[in-house]
Amino acid sequence: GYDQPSCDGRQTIVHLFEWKWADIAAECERFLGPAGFCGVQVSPPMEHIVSAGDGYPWWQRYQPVSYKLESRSGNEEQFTDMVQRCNAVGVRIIVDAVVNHMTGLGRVGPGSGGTDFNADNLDFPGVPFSSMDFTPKDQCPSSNGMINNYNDPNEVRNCYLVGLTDLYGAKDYVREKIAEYFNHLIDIGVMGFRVDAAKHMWPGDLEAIQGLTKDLSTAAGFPSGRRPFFFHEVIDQGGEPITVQEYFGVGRTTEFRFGKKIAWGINSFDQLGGVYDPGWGMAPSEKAVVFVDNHDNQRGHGGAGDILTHKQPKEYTMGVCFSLAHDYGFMRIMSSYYFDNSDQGPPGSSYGGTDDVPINGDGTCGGGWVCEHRWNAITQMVKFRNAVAGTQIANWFQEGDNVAFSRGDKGFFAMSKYGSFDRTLQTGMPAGTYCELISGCANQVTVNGDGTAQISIHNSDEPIFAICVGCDG
Ligand code: LM2
Ligand code: CA
Repeated sequence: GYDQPSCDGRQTIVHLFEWKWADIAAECERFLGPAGFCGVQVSPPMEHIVSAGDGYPWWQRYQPVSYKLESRSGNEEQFTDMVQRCNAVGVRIIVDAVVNHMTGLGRVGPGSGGTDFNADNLDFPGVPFSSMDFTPKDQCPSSNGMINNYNDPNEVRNCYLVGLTDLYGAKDYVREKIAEYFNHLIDIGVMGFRVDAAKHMWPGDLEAIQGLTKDLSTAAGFPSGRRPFFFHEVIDQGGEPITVQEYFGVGRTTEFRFGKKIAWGINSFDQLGGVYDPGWGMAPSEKAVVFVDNHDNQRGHGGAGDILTHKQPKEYTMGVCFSLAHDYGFMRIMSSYYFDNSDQGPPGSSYGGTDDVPINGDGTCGGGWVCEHRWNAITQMVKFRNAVAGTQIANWFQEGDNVAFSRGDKGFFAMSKYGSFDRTLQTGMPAGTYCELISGCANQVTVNGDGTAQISIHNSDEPIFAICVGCDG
């Protein structure tokens, strides 16, 4: 089905936001493969607007000009090389698919691949799309053609989102062109798609497009008959008529309420027990993609709210590690660059390009890249999540600013807000000596015959403890 990733049971993807294809290829080989990552969500690979007047912002890439693979991250040859090299080390590529719309009104060519276009004329010859391929005005109930009222699903799906020219997904030709783009990427060897602005598309249109897509490429190493993985960006915080539930037939959905609840829970540990709240309409585990923050809400776009980001390193580390230890959803880690204002593009934006990602001697990133996925505790918890896959939370313990739980009989996790904890707890694990992952095995832990163990945390930056069966570093 569309909700199953194909990466041999690995449990975590990372969004390498705005990275160039050549850097992602290198990162797959030198880091993500060995660390057990399932895949990488890459920035939109299609041709996009180039806006010097806006300082070459990151959101250029959410305004498609054509489906040529010519973007700020590189060209088709570089994209193909990345996919092949990542596939070779078991790391799969998930494409951020911007198919609800083309560019904003008022934009003109050339795009990042040199293709001409004129948005006000609804003329995108690089695809080609013309005025007949955009949602007819009589389908949009708002007076100015824009989305103003999120309480009307017709308006949310048929009007222009912040002035972006809205593709008419009901039309066969539009569906075929989008499917052609997806099939081109599948042929190259990608594993799946994150569908941008899916809330603004009709689930039936998505289903029709998916029906035109191929199975994953056997030449790229996928088993025959395997469908692409799809997850849909549906910002559902409750309180609007469009819900994540409408999209369960076409794959997984982003679960934005999880990140909010993680932020609340790190603030107040007694709320950590309820990070998955079905009563709040949250997607069930097998339909949810979960994340602590994303590229939108970390900078106040896309309905932000209470969200932890890399700007609070200790709280963020706790939030991501707790999420990785938890049994809810399919997990995505954010990997960012530093920014001062919410439009700022990646390092290199001063000249309209994108800089390389340099790796420091200690394994951190330089050059303005944050690389949360390389933070020690986060990297180690990715291994934990793989080791405990398929088990459920048990032996829940929470007292004040300390929390702990086991994952079946495969692993045990503990976290202490102020980095000081000593307690004997039931781990649910087989007797033995285990390597404590966050310390990189500097600490060894003995689980007694009755499953109890002495749990100690003395670390104020990474106040986390994790042991798992088969984890030795
Ligand atoms: C999304 N969800 O459905 C993302 O949450 C949202 O962040 C994306 O907008 C949106 N889809 C479209 O893919 C981003 C960014 C916007 C930006 C758009 C288009 O958050 O700020 O809008 O991409 O690049 C920009 C300007 C906006 C302007 C628009 C059209 O910020 O002021 O509207 O372009 O020219 C007049
Ligand atoms: Ca739409």
